[in-house]
Amino acid sequence: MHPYLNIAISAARRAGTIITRQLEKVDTLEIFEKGINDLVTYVDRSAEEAIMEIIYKAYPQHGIVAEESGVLPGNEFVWVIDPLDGTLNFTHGFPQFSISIAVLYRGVIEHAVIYDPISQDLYTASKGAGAQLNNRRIRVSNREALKSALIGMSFPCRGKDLQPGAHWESNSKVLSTLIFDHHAEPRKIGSAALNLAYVASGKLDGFYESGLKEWDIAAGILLVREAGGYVSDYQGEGESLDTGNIIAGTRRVHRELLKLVQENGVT
Ligand code: 2AM
Ligand code: CA
Repeated sequence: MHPYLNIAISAARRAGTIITRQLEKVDTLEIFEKGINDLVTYVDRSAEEAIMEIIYKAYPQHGIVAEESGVLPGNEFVWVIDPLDGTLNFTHGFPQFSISIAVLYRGVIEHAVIYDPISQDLYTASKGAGAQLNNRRIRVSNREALKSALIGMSFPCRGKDLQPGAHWESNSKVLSTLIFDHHAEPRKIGSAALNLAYVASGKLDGFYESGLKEWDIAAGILLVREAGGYVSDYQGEGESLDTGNIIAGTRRVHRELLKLVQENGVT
């Protein structure tokens, strides 16, 4: 195993311990609202500090981009960190959240870890070396079409997206087509990283969401690709890391989801 992946795993597990220890006390947690439905607690912050401490100890020259700390410049290696993806779920004690850590070299995602501290499921991938769940090789599902597929998704529900309008209408059309035409089952789980880990391990057949940040999706993109899946933005060729819009799935499911999103003008 690559030493960077080992460090990422130690950091994710350490953050997981910090997060689960606080889980029974969520009722008393002080919650700060960064925006509507965009929360942060001291748990996010202390998990992120613990992750950064482990990385800096091993690789003080590397750069870091982290949800709560922002950009900390370094050399050509950059660690992209979400210490708690699914903070809203966490504050409700709803057990769907994760820690996401990716290592990029010159902008290319080389290593990925997504850790679910509740199930203690550890998803890992290194570029060209496949994806694993708890050290066992994983692959995307063999779903050949949207028909009866299980699709992770989210509505636009932050900032300007809350105003009724085209954004909402195009998203609703995609959703109703999925349900009524394809008899697919949508799932809104609330952690983009976990959605991608679920696609990589075949629990979901596909996933789409817009307006995400690089720490939500960097690790998940590599996981899905190394598990034999497809990932793109809403143009079909661009890199989701840059646009924050993502479609992931098996080859066929990705293709059909992309068509659906484009036909309905989702941006
Ligand atoms: P978070 O829990 O780390 O904030 C839910 O649809 C997904 O969107 C989660 O992965 C959540 O990550 C993310 N999210 C929440 N607020 C966001 C924001 N303001 N910008 C981008 N992503 C956000
Ligand atoms: Ca996040």
